[in-house]
Amino acid sequence: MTDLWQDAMDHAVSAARGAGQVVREALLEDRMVMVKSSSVDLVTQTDQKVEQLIIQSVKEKFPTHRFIGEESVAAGEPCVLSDEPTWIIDPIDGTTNFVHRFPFVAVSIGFSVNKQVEFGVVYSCLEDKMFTARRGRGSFCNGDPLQVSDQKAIKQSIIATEFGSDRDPEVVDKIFSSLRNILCIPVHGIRSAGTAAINMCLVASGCVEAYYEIGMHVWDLAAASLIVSEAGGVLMDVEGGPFDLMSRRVIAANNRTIAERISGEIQAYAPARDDAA
Ligand code: LIP
Repeated sequence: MTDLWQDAMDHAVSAARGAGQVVREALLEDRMVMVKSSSVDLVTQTDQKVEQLIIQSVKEKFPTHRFIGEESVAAGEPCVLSDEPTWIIDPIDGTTNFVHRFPFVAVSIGFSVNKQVEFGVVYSCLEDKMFTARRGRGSFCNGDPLQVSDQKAIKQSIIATEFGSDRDPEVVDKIFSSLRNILCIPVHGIRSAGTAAINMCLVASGCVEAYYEIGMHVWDLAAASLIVSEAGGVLMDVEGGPFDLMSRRVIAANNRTIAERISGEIQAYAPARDDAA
């Protein structure tokens, strides 16, 4: 059978590697920080430059493909997941980390067709770890196969989550209530890498049993969602229903039992969807 998307995936890997080099070089210089939706939702010229570099290189090779890019959407482009081949790009996942030189920063490139992710590439550029997955063909880190943890007991698990950039006290109360419930199960620990994509790659690698968050976006999730499922993990909505890429809510876990237990402890809320008009 013709391998329709291998060429695109090879291009994504090389674009992510090139983008990572730009990010590493930018870390050596002063970074001009701007804000987006709030004073804690940060963006830099490097986010914008890297996204344009990736989109330009893809357009030259695949002129009919579509894009959802974090910084293009911030600049007013529509955020539409159609059936067409679509590149879903976060040029720097972990922008706050990047600004502070906290050493977890990823370039995330997902690719969907018929609203289904066909491949995902997450390049953790300071660790030089290239996470990749093709639908039906497994997940890899620097070419080595990934497998989620086989831990069945949540009490012997580490759970990753994030605090996001919403500082509405009601939302913050819900975040802390969920965190308290999960911590007091009790679990072995809670961790935050500061990037959704790397948190999910940690689930795929078996280093943490689960990651949950409400408020991140499709560009944070698309590539890593396939990396988790191809490593044997499960994806679920925070209220236990099916995972919806545009809903800004996710539980990514090593197995369904742990995912369902976490969903029972989360104080759910629904931020505006990524595809809200
Ligand atoms: C960030 C995520 C982080 C999440 C933030 C934000 P950015 O992405 O990866 O985990 O908590 O809300 O979405 O803005 O660095 O690309």
